[in-house]
Amino acid sequence: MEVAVNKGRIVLVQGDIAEADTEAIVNAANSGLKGGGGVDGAIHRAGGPQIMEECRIIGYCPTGGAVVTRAGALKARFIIHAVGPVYRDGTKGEAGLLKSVYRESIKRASELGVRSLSFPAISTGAYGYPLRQAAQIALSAIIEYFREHDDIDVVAFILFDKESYDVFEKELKTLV
Ligand code: AR6
Repeated sequence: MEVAVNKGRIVLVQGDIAEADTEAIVNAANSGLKGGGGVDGAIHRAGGPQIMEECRIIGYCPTGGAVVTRAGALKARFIIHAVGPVYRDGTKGEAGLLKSVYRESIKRASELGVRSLSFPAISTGAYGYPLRQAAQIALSAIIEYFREHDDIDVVAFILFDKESYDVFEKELKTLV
């Protein structure tokens, strides 16, 4: 599915974000930038050890923030390592932190001068964020950005499984 918002496009795709051909891809990282499973594991495996070397030098990223490395062997030029919140019960500031992670990531992309980037469904795997709420926050953050800026052309959401794709599609239809 694809929709236009002002001068930008939001594209939903089911697939593996390590294979995305946007200029930047976003990793669902942890604060220590230490690698892990899920998206993080897939990106480091496919991109090679250079990414972890750069992560070690940076060392830390707060929850709700995003830092940049190059992308090793991947098609993308940059990886934006974004740290989503661990979902506890919804009263610990999770929604604000998840929104912040999308805003900070797109800000990094804008600073890098890239015009296309791909996101996974941050926090919805190991970090346990309820999928529908996470999709609503993610899509609203990007729609808001496109309404206020025109320096990014395409934001793709690369959803790994059909359930995530379907939930994002349903939410996007209600928002635009
Ligand atoms: N491409 C796109 N999406 C994927 C891929 C992939 N290759 N692999 C999994 N997903 P998660 P989180 C989906 O757990 O919840 C890591 O260990 C997955 O199905 O990757 O933010 C980090 O090091 C789910 O829908 O990220 C952190 O410690 C979504 O991506 C922690 O997990 C996010 O799942 C971060 O947890």
